[in-house]
Amino acid sequence: ALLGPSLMCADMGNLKEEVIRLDKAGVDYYHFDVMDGRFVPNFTMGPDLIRKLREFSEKPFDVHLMIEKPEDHLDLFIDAGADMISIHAEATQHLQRTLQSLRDKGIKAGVALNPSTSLTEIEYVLDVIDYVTVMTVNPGFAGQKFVPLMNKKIENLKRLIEESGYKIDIQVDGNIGYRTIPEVIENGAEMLVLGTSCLFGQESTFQESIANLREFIKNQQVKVDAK
Ligand code: S6P
Ligand code: MG
Repeated sequence: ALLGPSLMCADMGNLKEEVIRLDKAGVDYYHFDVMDGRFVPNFTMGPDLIRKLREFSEKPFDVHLMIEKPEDHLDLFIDAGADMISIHAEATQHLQRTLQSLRDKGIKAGVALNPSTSLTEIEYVLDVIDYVTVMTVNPGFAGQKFVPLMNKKIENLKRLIEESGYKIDIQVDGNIGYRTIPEVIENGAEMLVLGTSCLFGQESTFQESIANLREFIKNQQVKVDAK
């Protein structure tokens, strides 16, 4: 599994140092939450911040756009240094076109789905996506509770992807930690967004937290493979 810290959960006053520390701790990618106060009732990071942090890491930048009409703003984030961008199916009337345009620009294209959004939304765009972000909480805030039926959704999504034959990763976002990781891994999640549930605001250093998580996930994977 790939580990991607959600930087909205980092110490905002020391973001540069946080990124440098996380890089040393060996995270796999960075998850940037972008909110517009309309699609979700909150505001977070923007393109200038992403561009600035780009100077301190070579790892992939995954931008999660929780904004209305993402198609109008893609270039801002691409120019800022995004490697992969996920847009919400609920936020655009033109999902296929927007995903295709990300692909055309050499960006990995992702679809994010709110907890209540059905998998049928992505049935006819499977050929233009690289990953699906399953929101395991309602987007807008860190520190929320995992929505229980999302395990079923991840399982069904995995099946849908396998049947389609396309290579698509499943990212899970929201309350990912020791209590929720076993089941999401078993159901087929490959990219884990790490927030306050297991990485930020903990007693241990990033180095220790990431090492412990990797060990835990490895053991989990062994159990899944043995099944
Ligand atoms: C939520 C956002 C997420 C959170 C992350 C927080 O709207 O998309 O990326 O930042 O899920 O993690 P946690 O462990 O605090 O729920
Ligand atoms: Mg997110």
